[in-house]
Amino acid sequence: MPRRRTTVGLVALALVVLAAGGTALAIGLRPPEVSMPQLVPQPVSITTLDGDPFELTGESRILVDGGGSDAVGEHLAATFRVSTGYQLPVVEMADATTDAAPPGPHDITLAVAPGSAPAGHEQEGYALSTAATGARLTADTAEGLFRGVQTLRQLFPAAIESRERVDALGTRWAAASVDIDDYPRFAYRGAMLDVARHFFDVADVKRYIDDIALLKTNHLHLHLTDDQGWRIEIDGWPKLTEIGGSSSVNDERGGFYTKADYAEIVAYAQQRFITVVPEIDLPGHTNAALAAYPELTCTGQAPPLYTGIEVGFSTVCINSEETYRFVSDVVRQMAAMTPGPYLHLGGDESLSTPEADFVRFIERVTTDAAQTGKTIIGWHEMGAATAMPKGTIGQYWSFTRPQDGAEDDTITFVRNGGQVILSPADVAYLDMVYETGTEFGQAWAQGPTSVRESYGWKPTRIIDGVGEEEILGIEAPIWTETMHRMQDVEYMAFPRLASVMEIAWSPKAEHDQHDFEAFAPRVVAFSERLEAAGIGYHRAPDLPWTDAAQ
Ligand code: TNX
Repeated sequence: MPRRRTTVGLVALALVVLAAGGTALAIGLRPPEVSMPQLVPQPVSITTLDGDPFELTGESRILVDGGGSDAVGEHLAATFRVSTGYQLPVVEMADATTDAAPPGPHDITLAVAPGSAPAGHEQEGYALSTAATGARLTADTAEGLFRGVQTLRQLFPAAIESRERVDALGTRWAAASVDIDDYPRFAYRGAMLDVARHFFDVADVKRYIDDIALLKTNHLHLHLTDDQGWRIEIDGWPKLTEIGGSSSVNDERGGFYTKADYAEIVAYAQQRFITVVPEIDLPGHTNAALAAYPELTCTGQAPPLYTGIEVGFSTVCINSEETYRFVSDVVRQMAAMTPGPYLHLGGDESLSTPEADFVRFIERVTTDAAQTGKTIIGWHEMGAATAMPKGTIGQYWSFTRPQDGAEDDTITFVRNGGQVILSPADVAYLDMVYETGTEFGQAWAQGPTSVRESYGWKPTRIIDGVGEEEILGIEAPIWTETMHRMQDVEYMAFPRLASVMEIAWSPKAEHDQHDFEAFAPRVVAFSERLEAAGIGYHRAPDLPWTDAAQ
């Protein structure tokens, strides 16, 4: 049983002693060097042990035990096989033991076992221990295992994330010896991708799903419709995609998902324990739909397709039954093709819908949409309507200091028995420039958003009456007016998504305060992993970059 040391300083000393002792040994017997774990998001508890590290070798197996652990094991194996070149067979534990091959020192065991996570945290909690005697990850659910696998990956050298085989001489895949207990602070941790302003194809979306999964993100909100494009096939309304799907900002790249494409995205996300939240933005942000079906306008005139980046000029006709037939069709089909519990109906910036009409429209369509059994989400402006289905969720996107009645609108959801998703634009909008002059992005949300700013905010201190219990979670949106390729999206997302997901996952500190100085080196280490994986990121000037992360 290795002795436990909880102070980082003592462990660092132990490693130095270990390394110095190693020089006296014959070459080849030296234990592999390991660095101190640098984890994002920071787990609830981590104890570093002073024994030798766990080492993955050509003999290693991934032993799986119960409850969907096999799929998680296959996922982990597929990731590590690429860089290590090892076979990493995935073996059912029952088979391993009957074959008289119990877990060996180089094996990774993934077990679903009740009671692994503390009460109340069964869904995503996990326990992980690594030592020279083996690596063992346990959770109450396969989902918990999957979250724990993201932590396990971060214990190995960054090169393990390489998308090609690493042949460097003497590479040893060692993970520091640790005991970790972990579970999330908030149940909903989201990333939003705007596929309407620029279209991103299925392969791009899958790539982003893999990217965000690294940070334990568990929801992908797809902003499927806007003035510049309608991106989802709806039976009976073919022109939505034929015409409405053809445009984009600057007319650079239109496109849409067929129902089969959407199913493929949803399934891919599900395998990574990520729930897709589809958004159909109503009643504004609808120019693409109006260009396709002029009967949805009050004049009956089709507006031209729109390729600019203004907002707030379009609205469906509120006093026409045709509008409600349209919304009802769309909502029912979206509900039918979405296994997740949520349907997002937008409601933001409906500046050309008269206020009384807006309220009437929102009350009617949210009530109708709730008939599908889904929980409705709306941007906070929807809170101007009070008679929404009970439990409707509000997504707050004003600033960390609320502006323009956003606070009152948001409180409506809480009064109505719903919770709130926080996306304060000045800190959580990943489409804001990092600093003046960075290549992509806008600056309307109180100017640039540095990594430090994206980390320096307190979820419970934004809106009076919206505390820990009222917050369902946190989401970081990316609006893609200025982004054309997935590489551009990644550059904007990383490393700031790490800030937002750490606030969403890691335990609340005193006064809900987050310590940037402690976070910054961990983000640099995480960025080395992005670098190894070929994922785009920005070398933001407020982080302590080292040469290793070139
Ligand atoms: C505001 S925030 C929007 C989007 C834009 C974004 C650009 C919100 C709910 N709506 O329509 O794309 O700003 O940053």
